[in-house]
Amino acid sequence: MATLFTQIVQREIPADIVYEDDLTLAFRDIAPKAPTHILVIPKKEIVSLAELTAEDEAIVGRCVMVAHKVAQAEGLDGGYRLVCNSGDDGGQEVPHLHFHVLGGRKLTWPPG
Ligand code: D5M
Repeated sequence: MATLFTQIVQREIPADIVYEDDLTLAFRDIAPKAPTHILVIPKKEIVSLAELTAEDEAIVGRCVMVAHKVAQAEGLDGGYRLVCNSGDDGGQEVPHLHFHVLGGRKLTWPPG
């Protein structure tokens, strides 16, 4: 069974896609926590950071580069936050690796 996010990659579920390349997809979060809230995902089904293998290094690197590219495209010149929740304690709900790009307001620290 494809993950929810793979279904978005395959256009089986609609999403507001803002960027795509051979390894990644970026789309707006359905429940935004900031004025800009975009998810960057690898097209490959990787459950979380805990499941990464050495061969995924280039994919993760690409995700981080895309996150910055998306932040620039969104005009987040004052800064932004890149978040990756991993596992239950990390608050991960969707079991397909994803990076949250959050910005457009002053973010507080620490997160809850
Ligand atoms: O974050 C999972 C995130 O995924 C959460 O912020 C909502 C978002 N989400 C869930 N379903 C969708 C769809 N269909 N489109 C866009 N965004 C979605 P986590 O880090 O796993 O807690």
